[in-house]
Amino acid sequence: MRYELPQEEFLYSGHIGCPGCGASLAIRYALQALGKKTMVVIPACCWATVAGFFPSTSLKVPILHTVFATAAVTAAGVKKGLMARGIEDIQVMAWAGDGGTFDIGLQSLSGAAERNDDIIYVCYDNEAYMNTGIQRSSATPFLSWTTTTPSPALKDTTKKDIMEIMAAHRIPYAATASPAYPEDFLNKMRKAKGIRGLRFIHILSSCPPGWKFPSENSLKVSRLAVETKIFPLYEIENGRTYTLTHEPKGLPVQEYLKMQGRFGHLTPQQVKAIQENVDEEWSVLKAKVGGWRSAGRGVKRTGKREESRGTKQKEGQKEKWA
Ligand SMILES: Cc1ncc(C[n+]2csc(CCOP(=O)(O)OP(=O)(O)O)c2C)c(N)n1
Ligand code: SF4
Ligand SMILES: [Mg+2]
Repeated sequence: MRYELPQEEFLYSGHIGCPGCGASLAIRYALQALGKKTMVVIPACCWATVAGFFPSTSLKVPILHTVFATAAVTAAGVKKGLMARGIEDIQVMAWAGDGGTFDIGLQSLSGAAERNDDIIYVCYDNEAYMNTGIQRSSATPFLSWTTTTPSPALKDTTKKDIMEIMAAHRIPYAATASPAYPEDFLNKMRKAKGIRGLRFIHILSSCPPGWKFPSENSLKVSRLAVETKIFPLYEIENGRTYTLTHEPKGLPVQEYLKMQGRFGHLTPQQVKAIQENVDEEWSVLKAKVGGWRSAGRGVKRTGKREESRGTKQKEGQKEKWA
């Protein structure tokens, strides 16, 4: 079945993102799902430049630029300010890279998550500090090349599991998404829009110059990340209920790795080690999905801890700001 994208666009053509930039396609979809009543908060990252410098802009919604470490708290402050003025129907979306999320902005994000601030936080993860020249971040994958992990001194630790960190905060909604699966992507953004509290979306954003592949392969690379189980598509509600939203084909990781120059140095033994890591992470995730479903707790849950923080927040806010 053919999937029809919404007609309304909030991203102007002619922006300065590289051809094939996964993050630029992702923000296009995100804003199509959220609509015009959205404000975007952007810390230092590639997209701070792609969004444009005042008075130029590439987005048709308001943008607030903020410093590298503070995307979440700035967005939360904007939302509180709107609420204080009685404006309740505007979504505030933080749009940050992996460096600004997994690393330097993590304390700000953790604080906002613990307070269950009413924002949508999107991390477009291109797996390195791209805007400043492809430096390693804690989102960079195991054995990847970057300019600060040159061969043979490759990244020797695995990628930080940001989804589990967010789940541990018991936020109402966290999801992974890919621009190669637009229907799944838009569904998740729309679902996030309907929830109150902190909603976290983790997008794997293909980056042709940083990952070293031709720009026309961007969606193919993104798709292979999902189909090799390197980047599964799933959601976590209230930090407890795991749902897979796409059953991956389980292709060998080599299919994904061989398309990218950042993995061009890998030996067969290193590819095997990556495959083993991916298989292990997949079985851990599958156990969580199966565990919560088979226990029947994904649908109806009781007890203070297991109440939806999203609903609680909505009621609390109404009382507080009415
Ligand atoms: C406190 C601080 N340190 C360093 C920088 C320089 N800087 C600007 S963007 C950037 C990289 C951002 O990486 P990431 O968040 O992954 O976004 P990407 O560039 O990959 O889109 C850095 C290091 C800065 N602006 N502020
Ligand atoms: S460097 Fe990568 S993330 Fe940055 S604009 Fe280019 S493709 Fe997009
Ligand atoms: Mg990055």
